[in-house]
Amino acid sequence: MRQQLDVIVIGAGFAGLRALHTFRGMGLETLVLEADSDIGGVWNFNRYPGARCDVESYDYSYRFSPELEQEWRWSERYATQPEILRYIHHVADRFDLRRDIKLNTRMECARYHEASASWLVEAADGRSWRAARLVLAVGQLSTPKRTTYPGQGTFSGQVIYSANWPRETVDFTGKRVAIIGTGSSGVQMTPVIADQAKHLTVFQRTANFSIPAANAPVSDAEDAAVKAGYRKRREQARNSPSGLGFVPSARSALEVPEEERRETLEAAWNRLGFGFALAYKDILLDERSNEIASEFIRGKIAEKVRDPVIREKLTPRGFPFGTRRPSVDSGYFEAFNRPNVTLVDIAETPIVEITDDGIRTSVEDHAFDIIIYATGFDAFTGSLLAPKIVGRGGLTLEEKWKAGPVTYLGIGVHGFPSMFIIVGPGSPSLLSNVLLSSEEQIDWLAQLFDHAKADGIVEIEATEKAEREWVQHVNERAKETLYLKTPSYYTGAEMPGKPQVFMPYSGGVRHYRRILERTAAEGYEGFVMH
Ligand code: N01
Repeated sequence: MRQQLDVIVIGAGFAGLRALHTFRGMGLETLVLEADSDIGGVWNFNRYPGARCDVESYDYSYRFSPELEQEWRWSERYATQPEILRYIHHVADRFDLRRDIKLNTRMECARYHEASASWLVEAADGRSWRAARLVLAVGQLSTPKRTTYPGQGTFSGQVIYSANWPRETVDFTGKRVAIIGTGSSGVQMTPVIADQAKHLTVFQRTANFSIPAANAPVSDAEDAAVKAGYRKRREQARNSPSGLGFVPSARSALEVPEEERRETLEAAWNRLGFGFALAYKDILLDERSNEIASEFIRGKIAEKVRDPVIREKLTPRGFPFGTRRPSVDSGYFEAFNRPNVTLVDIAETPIVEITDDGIRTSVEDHAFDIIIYATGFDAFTGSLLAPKIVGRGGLTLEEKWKAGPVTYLGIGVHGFPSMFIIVGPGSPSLLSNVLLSSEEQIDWLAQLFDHAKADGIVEIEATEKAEREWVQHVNERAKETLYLKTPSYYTGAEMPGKPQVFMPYSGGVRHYRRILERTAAEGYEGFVMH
C-alpha cells in the first residue's frame, strides 16, 4: 500500500474525471479507481445502436474550461454515444487525466478507520489504498437490472444487454431480433435496429411517453452563436429547474386560451425534446395541466401510428406524463408502421419463459436469433451498494440504507465521515442534467475541501439531524409534484424488493444550488468538522 492520498474518487465517468481535474488542480493528491478497462462510465457501456444523449450537446458538456467549450465542435444537436465518448477521451488527454486513473480496478470494499480518520479502499484483486476522503462518482444508472425469466440460460442465440453492449459491431442483417423493454434505451434502438434486421419484435410492458428529439446537424452559424453566448447559456441552465439551457415558461397551462396553448405545446414538441415538460410551469405539478400535455402527446402518437390496435397499445395511459422518465426519440412510433416490426404487449400476454430458440408468451412462441434486454438499471443506489462500504463503528451503507437511502444534500451520509456522493439520492440527480449537477456538486466540494484545509480539518461528517431534516425536505418537495402518483425508478419500483422511497430531489437545480450556497455561507451547517 502506498502512502495516504488526499482523495480517492471511484468511477472514471463524466463526474469522476471532473472531480480528478478539480481536486488535483487544488493540489490534492487524487487517484481515480475505475472498474472497467476504459474511461467513460455509462457512455463506455451503453454502445447500442441509436444511443445518444437526450440533453442537448451544448448543455451536456463540461463548463469548467472556457477553452474546451470553444475548441470542441459538436456535430449534432443531440450527440451520439460515439461522439460523447470521443469528447470524454479528448478531455482526459487534454487535461492529462489518465496518469491518475487506475483502470481494471473495481472497489470491492471501503472501510473507515476512525483512529487515523481515513478510508481504506480495497480492490477486488487485493490491492489497497488509503485516503483522507472518499468520493463516490459511480453513477445513478450503472448497475444493469437482470431479469429472471424461467429458462433464461437456455436460449441458443445471442443475448445482449443494452447497458453492456458488445464492443464489436453487432450485425443485424437477416436476423430475427427481440427487444425486451421500452424505456429510453429500447426506444432509441428500435428504429435503428428495425432498419437493419430481417424482423424486429418489441416486447412492451408499459407504454411510455416519448418526445421527438428534433435532432439536426449543428451548423457553423449555430455553433458560433452558442459559443459567443456560452456563459449566458450556462447561467440559464444553472438557474433552470432541470439544468437545460433555455428559459422555461413561467405560466400555467390552465391560464392560457386553448388555441394559444396548442401553439405553445406544438412549438415545444417540435424543438425542445425533454424540455417539453417545461412548456408550462405546472405540467409536473398539476394533474389538469399534466393531462393537457399528456393528451397532446397521445394525439401525436395517433398521428404517427397507422394501425389502430398497435396505436392503442403504444399509447401511454394511467399515469401522468413525466412521472416515469419520458423518452426522447428519433422515429420510435413510426417504426411500428414497418412490415418488419411487431409489438408484443406483455402486460396483456406476459413472457412465461425464454426457450432454446426464443421467447414464449402466454399465447405464442416467437423464434429469434438475438434477444436484447433493454430492461434498465438498479437506479440511484445499485452501484453505491454493490461494494461493501463500512463507516463508523462497523456500520455498513447497506444496513444504514435498509429502508431506503438517506443523505444530507444528496452528498454526505451520517456515520460515513469524509465520504461524499456525487449526484447521490436526495440531490436533483436524474431529475436534472446530471452533468451539470455533477459539476455543481464538485465545485461545492472543492470549496468545502479548501475550507477544511485552511482550518486544518481532517474529518467532515453530516449530522444525523441535518440528514433527517434533509430527507424530510426531499419528501415534502416531492409531495408538491405528481411524481409520487406513479411507481417508477424514481420511487424504487424498478427492482423487486427495493424500498419504496422517492429518491431524487424535485425542488429543481436552481433551488438546490441556492441551498448549497447558503450551507457554505453558513460555515457548512449540517456538517461536523474536526
Ligand atoms: O431503462 P428503463 P432504460 N420484463 O428502466 C422494462 C437513461 N438513459 O435503460 O416500465 C419485461 O427506463 C420496463 O418496463 P416497465 C434515462 O435516464 C438515457 O431504457 O417496468 N420488461 C421498461 O420498459 C433512462 O430513463 C439515455 O413496465 C421489463 C424497460 O424495461 C434510463 O437511462 C438513453 C422487465 C426499462 O426501462 C434508463 O433507461 C438511454 C421485465 N422483467 C437511457 N424489467 C440518454 O439519452 C424491466 N422491463 C441520455
